[in-house]
Amino acid sequence: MSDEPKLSAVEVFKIQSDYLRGDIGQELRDGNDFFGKSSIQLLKHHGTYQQDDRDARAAGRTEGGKGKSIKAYSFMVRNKIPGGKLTSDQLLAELDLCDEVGNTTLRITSRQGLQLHGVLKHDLWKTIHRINEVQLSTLAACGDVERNIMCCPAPLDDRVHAQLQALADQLAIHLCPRTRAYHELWLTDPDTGEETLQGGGNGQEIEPIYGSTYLPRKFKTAIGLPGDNCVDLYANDLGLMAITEGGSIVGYNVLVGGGMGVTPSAEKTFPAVARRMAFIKPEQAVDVATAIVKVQRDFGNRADRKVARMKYLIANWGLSKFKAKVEEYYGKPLADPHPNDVHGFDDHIGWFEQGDGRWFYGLNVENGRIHDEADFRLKTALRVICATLKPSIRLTPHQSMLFTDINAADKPILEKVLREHGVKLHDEISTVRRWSMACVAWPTCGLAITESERALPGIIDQLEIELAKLGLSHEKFTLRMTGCPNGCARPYNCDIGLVGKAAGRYTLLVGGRLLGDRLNFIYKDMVPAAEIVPSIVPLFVYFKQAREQGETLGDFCHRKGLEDLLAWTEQYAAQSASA
Ligand code: SRM
Ligand code: SF4
Repeated sequence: MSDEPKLSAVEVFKIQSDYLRGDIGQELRDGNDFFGKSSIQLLKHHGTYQQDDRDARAAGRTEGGKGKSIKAYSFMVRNKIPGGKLTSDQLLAELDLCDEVGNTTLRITSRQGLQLHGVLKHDLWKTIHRINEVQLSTLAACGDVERNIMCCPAPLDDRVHAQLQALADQLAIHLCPRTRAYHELWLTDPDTGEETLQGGGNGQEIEPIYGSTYLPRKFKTAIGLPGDNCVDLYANDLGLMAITEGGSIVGYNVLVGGGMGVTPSAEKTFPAVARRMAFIKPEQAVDVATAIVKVQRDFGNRADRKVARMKYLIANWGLSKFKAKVEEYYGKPLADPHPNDVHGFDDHIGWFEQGDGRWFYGLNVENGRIHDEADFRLKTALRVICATLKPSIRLTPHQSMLFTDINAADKPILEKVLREHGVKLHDEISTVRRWSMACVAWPTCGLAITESERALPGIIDQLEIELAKLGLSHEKFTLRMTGCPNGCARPYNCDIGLVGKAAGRYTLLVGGRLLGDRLNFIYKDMVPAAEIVPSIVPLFVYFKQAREQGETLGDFCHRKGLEDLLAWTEQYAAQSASA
């Protein structure tokens, strides 16, 4: 008997899939409204997830009496958009799709992507095909591969930003799967077999970087700047932090092993911020990134998906052994990191000159959800803006969007369209709302334990009142909420994290910060939803009373530490009770 640990089920599906084909083609036409187990896993690499309506499931359970539930299947379809860069026409096409085949909403993700929800199986081919018709792609938006590469979206007319985006585009192409499966399944007419679109892999059958089993787990890369870490470099498997001199990039600090996901019941799992591994010249970036991906490919855990991300490999080996292995794969030693580190973060919201005589406008989209509801008609406003002003679009890592290349004369027109459709401008939303993010969670996410996107706006309504009472309305801190511990809104490195732990209960974390280079810590666990705001308010009071000059909320909580914060909140509760 072999001593090799047993491969996880997903590994077996990949091996047997003939480069991500499996039975997807047959099952697409089998008349069912769902796919089988293997196809569900393989489809992720094609950018789509089988889901079911959790609201309908819950309602069915109650009505059925005996726990019987009939699932209402649909699909989430995710676009991979390097640096979140797309055109007005592409956004219009996505808006059309969300109305025609989706649930009438479009979602900007926390990695500068776009998601459709609620697509039925019989519309899946048409949806992915149409996305490719407008030169967008879903290939490798999910799955055990390099995911969407994040990059600072500010469209500034300087060499640095152009170089960042160029590297994101180059890496995205280089690390994209090269199987023709995507092309065969989604770009070929299923009835005639005629190839209707080019693209979807470069036609090579063998995957020179991934091999037939791809990576042990998802892999995420971000490219950013020390003075503007809007991409949250430290939360990625691979962070490339540009070091600049005299207005151009002289190299990158290579950060490795960041990742948020954790399973509280499995002690072996943990969130991690990336570690500073090396400094490389710009011309080394693609080859070093490839070497890192290959080390994870060959040594990442393929038996237990809970500990298969690269952060666990680095934790097991230590950073120096990991670096030595990367050097071996790259073929040369790598220099130590440059001393520069993250020291700024910009969400790019509001008006800014681009440097070429034109302007860009950053619009905060609450939790990234583009929709029309009563007087709030963001979706319609976007249609008007894209059809008339035709700006270029950039999606931000904070689930928001930038309209770029706007002429000065068009600035009031853009603002007017937004106002007429009930969309608040940058100076009309509170600081706490602007710096918040929530993951999708219910009703589409199959892993959600609690509400998130649907709950955070109400929590912020309450917080706005409390912060105003304390005179802290303009205090800048990141508030991030997720419906389970997987951490899709990056709640473990922000100032205040709210993480769904059990039905209606959350873990409250504090002490991270905007820069994202430090993990926060658990302040209270299993807090009922209704107690979230009352649990946080004492921290604001303490912060107001005892902060040092210019200290941020996250830095304050970090300096005080858990014991001190708990002692204060106990004393505060006793005082409030006796008052
Ligand atoms: Fe995520 C799984 C949504 C960014 C960590 N994530 C999921 C799934 C696909 C649920 C599932 O596996 O069935 C969610 C689909 C929900 C839905 O209905 O749309 C989902 N993740 C999202 C998005 C849409 C959240 C959002 O509100 O914006 C983000 C899509 C980004 C994109 O365009 O590619 C999203 N997910 C993240 C991030 C943030 C990031 O990458 O910067 C993280 C934390 C960073 C990390 O990867 O460590 C993240 N998602 C996870 C994990 C935990 C991974 C782990 O290592 O343990 C899972 C679960 C898993 O992979 O098993 C997960
Ligand atoms: Fe779903 Fe959990 Fe990710 Fe939220 S954090 S989208 S609940 S997997």
